[in-house]
Amino acid sequence: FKSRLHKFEFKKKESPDVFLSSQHGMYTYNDLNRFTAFFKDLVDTKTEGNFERPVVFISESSDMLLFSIAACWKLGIPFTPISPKTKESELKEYLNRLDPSLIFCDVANRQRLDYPNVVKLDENFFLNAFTQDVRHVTLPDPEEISDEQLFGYFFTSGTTSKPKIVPLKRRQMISAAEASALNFRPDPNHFWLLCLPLNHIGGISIILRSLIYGTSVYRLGEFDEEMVKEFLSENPRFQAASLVPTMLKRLLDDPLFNTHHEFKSILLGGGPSSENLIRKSVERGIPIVASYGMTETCAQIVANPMLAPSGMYTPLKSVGKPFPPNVVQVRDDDGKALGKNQSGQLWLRGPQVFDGYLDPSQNEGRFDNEGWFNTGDYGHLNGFGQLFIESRRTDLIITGGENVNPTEVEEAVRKIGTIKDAVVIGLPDEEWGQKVTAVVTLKNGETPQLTDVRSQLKDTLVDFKIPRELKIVQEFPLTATGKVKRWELVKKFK
Ligand code: S0N
Ligand code: AMP
Ligand code: MG
Ligand code: MG
Repeated sequence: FKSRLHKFEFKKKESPDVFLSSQHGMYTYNDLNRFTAFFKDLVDTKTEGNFERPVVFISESSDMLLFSIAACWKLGIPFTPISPKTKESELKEYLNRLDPSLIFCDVANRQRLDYPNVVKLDENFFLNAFTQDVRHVTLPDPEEISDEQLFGYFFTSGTTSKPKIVPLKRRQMISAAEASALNFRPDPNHFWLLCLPLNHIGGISIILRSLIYGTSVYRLGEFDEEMVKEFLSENPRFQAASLVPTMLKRLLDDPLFNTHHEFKSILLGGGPSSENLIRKSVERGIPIVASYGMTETCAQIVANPMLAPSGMYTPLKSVGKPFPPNVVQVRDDDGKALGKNQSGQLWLRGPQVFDGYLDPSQNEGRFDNEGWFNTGDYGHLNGFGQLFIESRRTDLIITGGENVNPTEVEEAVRKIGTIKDAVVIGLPDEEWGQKVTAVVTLKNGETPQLTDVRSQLKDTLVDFKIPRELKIVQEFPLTATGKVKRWELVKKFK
């Protein structure tokens, strides 16, 4: 891909007003306006002008998908990205809960849908977008779209029975982008590398920041470490990249990898990073900014300063300070505020924090009377107001930046014939952060092999939820009230 990089440099000079670049093409902000007019016309026709209900995207990352998301922003149409990895039964449930006005689907996923209003995101769609006459379409003035309007609904897994739907408003996203800009100081000539999937807020945020700052995105469909290494080490137009720790680890596995001298920073988020990973980056002079955020906070809400990369001038394990005016408070289990260096539950408040889950029952215990949100994470603040994340209160597993609800995996594992009971835990892992592990008791008879278990789960569970390890025990350690002591299992096997 040397040659591709070369072409890319050349084109960038030709057209400074680039919105998106990828391996497939280069598009300007004018192209986006054109596409948006086409998109508006299409949604208008298909939904009879109903822009209230969300449109849903079920697609692998693509230029078309990215354009469609950007168009939704420009038109004020709420949207929901659903991971193309989603299994059939889940997909049905998601669509029932969302009641979308229209579904956009890539070709690979089209066969799976029996739904009246489906638009195929295929080559024709993109071709039409740039050839159809759209002179009759007028785009809304950005001022006309209220900041109170919904930006979109995003799925996030926790440890409750079903994934939670997080409604995010436009003003919350704008606030998050502005806060990030104060830290990052974007330059309109620069590219932010997008190699995160487009079904999580981390990937979506890169598009939105670009639209708000007028900067450019370079989209890499799938994470490909060889390409990422080359972009970040050789092309001075690349100034930032958002990565999850698993991706950074893959880059660091190459002893020759380093970033070019103008490169600003790798924004690291989506889950805990091991101290080892941060230390390695510091030793190698690779600027990283460790951050803390969640879907509920429109991505990063706490981060280290861009100008003082993690570990070089700030403590190795800190995720930095909250972006003002957002604030963090550490509280004990009774809700009493704790002082510096005391560990407790992390509560957040500020313009980036969402207003509550779509399903009101999921908000129970998560908000207090003053609008503080209980994150479910544990940590402490030091004397400088720098935050340290210690653990999660719930048993949520995060593997490669993807959240896994252990209960869901347990239910699937218990259905396997030879298995009597199962407890699913996350064991620490260099590559994935945590490794999904099934601890099982057996019925009398055969001892199952990991490969059999994995293959039996392929149809019911998304790939990253399938256990990577199998541990067999005689019985589970129980508390006095009969609950499994998960921590003891983690301690035993880690
Ligand atoms: C890490 C990724 C790229 C790994 O996927 P990849 O490369 O496809 O894996 P392979 O090596 O090809 O496959 C090996 C086997 O592993 C399975 N697999 C795939 N993914 C996982 C996984 N996560 N955990 C465990 N196993 C996995 C494959 O199926 C394959 O299986 P077999 O061998 O059976 O075929 C990929 O997982 C990835 O893209 N992860 C990122 C997900 C993400 O976007 N997370 C962020 C979510 N959080 C947020 O958005 C909020 C935080 C945030 O906004 C943020 C996040 C990061 C950076 C910045 C920000 C910000 O604040 O702006
Ligand atoms: P999600 O909404 O899917 O991004 O998940 C958010 C969760 O990821 C948070 O509640 C944390 O548990 C975890 N998380 C995000 N960033 C970090 C971090 N820097 N360190 C530890 N955990 C993190
Ligand atoms: Mg892959
Ligand atoms: Mg996550």
